[in-house]
Amino acid sequence: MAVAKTKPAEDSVHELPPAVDWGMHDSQVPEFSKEQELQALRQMLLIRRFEEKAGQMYGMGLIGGFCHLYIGQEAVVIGMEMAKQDGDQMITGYRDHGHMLACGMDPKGVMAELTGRRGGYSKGKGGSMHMFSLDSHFYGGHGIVGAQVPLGTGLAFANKYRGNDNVSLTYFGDGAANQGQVYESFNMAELWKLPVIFIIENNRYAMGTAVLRSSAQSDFSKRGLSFNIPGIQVDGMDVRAVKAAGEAALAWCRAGKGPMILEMMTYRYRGHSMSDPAKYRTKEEVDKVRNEHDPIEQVRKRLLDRKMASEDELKKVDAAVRAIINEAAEFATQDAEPDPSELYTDMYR
Ligand SMILES: Cc1ncc(C[n+]2csc(CCOP(=O)(O)OP(=O)(O)O)c2C)c(N)n1
Ligand SMILES: [Mg+2]
Repeated sequence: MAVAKTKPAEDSVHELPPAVDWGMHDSQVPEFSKEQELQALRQMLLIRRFEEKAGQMYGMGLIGGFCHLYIGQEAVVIGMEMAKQDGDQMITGYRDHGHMLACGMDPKGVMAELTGRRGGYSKGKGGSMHMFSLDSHFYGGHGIVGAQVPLGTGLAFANKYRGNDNVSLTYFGDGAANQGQVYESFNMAELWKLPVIFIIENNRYAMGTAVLRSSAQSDFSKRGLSFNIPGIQVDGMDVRAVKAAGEAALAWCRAGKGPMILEMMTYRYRGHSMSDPAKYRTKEEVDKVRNEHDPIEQVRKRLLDRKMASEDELKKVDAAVRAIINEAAEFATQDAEPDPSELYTDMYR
């Protein structure tokens, strides 16, 4: 009897999954007003310029340890931010700077944490993967792949227990989606109808492993089917589509119907972390997504094509964002390092 081939052909691994179109068709995506387009542009640019600066500072030796950049994925977190209401919590993995900036954390405090300075969110002792802000309802920053999923489900449990109206936005990657603890969380979330949105950021790779090489079911929106959790596949490069899907999922959760899965089809332009030989994909693949789907360029083009803004106005937005980032970098370079006497304070031992 012939044995079926289960491994994808070597060369197909480098291609984007053929079944994926980029979500909704253009005619179904709700339009943004000029104000919404500009807000999305400003916030996505803030993340991109922050990450570019962090990359430079890492190269200069000002940032040490692990550092995972979010460049390319900005529309996911900003679309969700535009949909959510104050009080909704956010939790994610280690690719977390964008999430922090999106929920209003101070770029100075985030950058200073990266450089290990006193003014950082964890007083310079946590670094890239360990920052939290109760004021902004941000619960980290988790280096253990998938660990944030039960924690995010716990946040939703707390919301239900306290009888408030908040929803937990629990972000994780396509790689994390293969973790066992994710499915234990799905079961409890649906059983107890917890207000949690499982946002799977499918950026096509887990470190150097393509989705098709590691996932038996690569349509992650269907991963909740056996628990009766509905899922939607979303064009995660179009901030308008993300906001619309986010609003639908938030309404579902707030109505007491339990969890929902949003699979965001997205892409990371940079390596997994700062030391990534990138041998697992071609430059052409990266360039194609960047040229045809870039989340920031899409907004910029719409604003110009529809004459909602001039080149000059857009340059001013960029300059204002750069000024904020330069100020954050300056602070993170000048601020003092923690005093050695601080070595054991705020630490679990
Ligand atoms: C439990 C655990 N296993 C393995 C690792 C090593 N590791 C770090 S990131 C990563 C890939 C995760 O990829 P994905 O969930 O797709 O997130 P992305 O990096 O693409 O944002 C792995 C295997 C880890 N940190 N924790
Ligand atoms: Mg991934």
